[in-house]
Amino acid sequence: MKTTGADLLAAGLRAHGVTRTFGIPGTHNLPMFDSLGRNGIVNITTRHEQGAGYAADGYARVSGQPGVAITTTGPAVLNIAAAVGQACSDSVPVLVVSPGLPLRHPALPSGFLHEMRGSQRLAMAQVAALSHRVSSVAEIGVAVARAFTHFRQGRPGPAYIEIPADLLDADLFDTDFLDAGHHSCAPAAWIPIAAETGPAQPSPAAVARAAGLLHSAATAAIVLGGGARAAAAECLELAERLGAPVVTTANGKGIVAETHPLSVGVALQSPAVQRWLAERDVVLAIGTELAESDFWRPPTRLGRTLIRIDIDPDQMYAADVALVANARVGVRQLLDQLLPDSREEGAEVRAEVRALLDARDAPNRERDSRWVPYLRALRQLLAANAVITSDSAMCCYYGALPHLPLGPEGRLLHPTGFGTLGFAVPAAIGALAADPDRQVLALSGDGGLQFTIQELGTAADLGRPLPIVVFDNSGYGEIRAEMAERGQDQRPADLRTPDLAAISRAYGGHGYTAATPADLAAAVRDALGRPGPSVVVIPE
Ligand SMILES: Cc1ncc(C[n+]2csc(CCOP(=O)(O)OP(=O)(O)O)c2C)c(N)n1
Ligand SMILES: [Mg+2]
Repeated sequence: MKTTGADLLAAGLRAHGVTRTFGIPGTHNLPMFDSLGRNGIVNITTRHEQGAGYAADGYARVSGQPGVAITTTGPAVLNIAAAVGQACSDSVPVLVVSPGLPLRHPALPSGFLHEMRGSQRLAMAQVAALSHRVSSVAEIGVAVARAFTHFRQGRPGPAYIEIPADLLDADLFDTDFLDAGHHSCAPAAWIPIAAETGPAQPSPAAVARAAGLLHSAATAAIVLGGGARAAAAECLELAERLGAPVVTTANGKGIVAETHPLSVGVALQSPAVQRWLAERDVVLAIGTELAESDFWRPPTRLGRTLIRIDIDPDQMYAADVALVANARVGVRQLLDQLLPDSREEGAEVRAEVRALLDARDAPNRERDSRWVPYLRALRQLLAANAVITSDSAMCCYYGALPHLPLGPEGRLLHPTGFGTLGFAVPAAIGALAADPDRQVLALSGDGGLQFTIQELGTAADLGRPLPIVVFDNSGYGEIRAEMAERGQDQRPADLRTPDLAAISRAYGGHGYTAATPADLAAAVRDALGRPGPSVVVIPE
């Protein structure tokens, strides 16, 4: 019986637990669709490859398993590149697999269908953490296992595998192919499986030093990024034992419940909170880059002494004490070394946290009053474990990030860092695919929604309730504000906004307009009971 390259891809994905993919069929990837389908891997067909990429990202963030996207060659690969860049800056395990030009393709451009001037692999290497073009049928299984090894060790990030189109239908045992030098780099028909490696252990000396510093610090604070998510219980215990306030980045949102008396919430972007952090004796930063996109300005020094726990040694350049470990192992080892009665969280610290929250919010109270009542209405009606997907819109980064409190059971999936637009709806589709029992709601601006509005069709196919709340200011509002600040013509940021509710209905979904928070609550409650997408427009 013939075992093709496409069969090896499907077998390799199955062996690593993949049950679904997001993608679009095209002439060159049809053998993939055939083999994946025959191996029981279900594809969700999106309306654009960028949508497939964001859906794979949302799927990975919610399921904790890599999200897989399948595209065809050339333009399809470039279409998904923005989503791969986003997954890279948010450390999300996304695997993109596409065909490439055939092995026997001439080196000079020949006008082959979907041919790119340069290498697809190199194009994707600019945005992915790992990018590889296989050169034999047997190497396909190896490439898949390598990608999953990468996902399971170290800092997660997206991987890209290019499979020359002629290998997809080629037989693993085809002697012509083998004779031409395309022999295997692995035993025939072997599907290697990525090993489950034990977590990296931090240096005991660094753990002891960090514990000593935290123990003797008069003032300490904890900063949590997305890398701390798997250590939510440990981080809470550490904060309570130290009596230390907890500040998070966007990706760290809710790891310690934002209603906890020690939580300052998503606050690393606040200048007042940055100044306060700078003056702590010790700051412990866990699973965060401490990047410009976390500070919303060039990063400043945190604490007189900065301790970092991170799986990625490349993050340690500014640390006084570096624990290279996953957050769970690092925090657990710190807890083991701290005296059990280290500190009590007292009334004084609670008052300090309240003052910090006020200092974070006071300068923007007027601006944020636009979104806060609506977000309050959403908080009241959504389940604690709801998934909210977010976009590069003001209602998300000024609104939901600071003003929609979450606990560790909830999620807000925000496109940080790369700061793409059009993330919310396809990421919500991925979240729905990952967990059919969880409420999912997308939050977007009118501009961002129109980047991937065609995915309303994919949401309709899925047939699960998906409220999409859109703050419609007929334009790229943030950019309009920046243009105004610079004193320049703002018209390039104006948009003719179509009837978004009608577009949702045209795709087989539903549409609402909400002029008040009460209208929004009624519409979202309704939408959560109806299959398919429901666009709820809040006009400005
Ligand atoms: C792919 C991409 N293109 C352009 C931008 C620049 N940009 C940042 S915010 C923004 C406006 C988004 O408009 P909308 O979604 O309506 O949100 P609003 O700013 O109005 O709240 C733009 C164009 C971007 N972040 N990403
Ligand atoms: Mg807008």
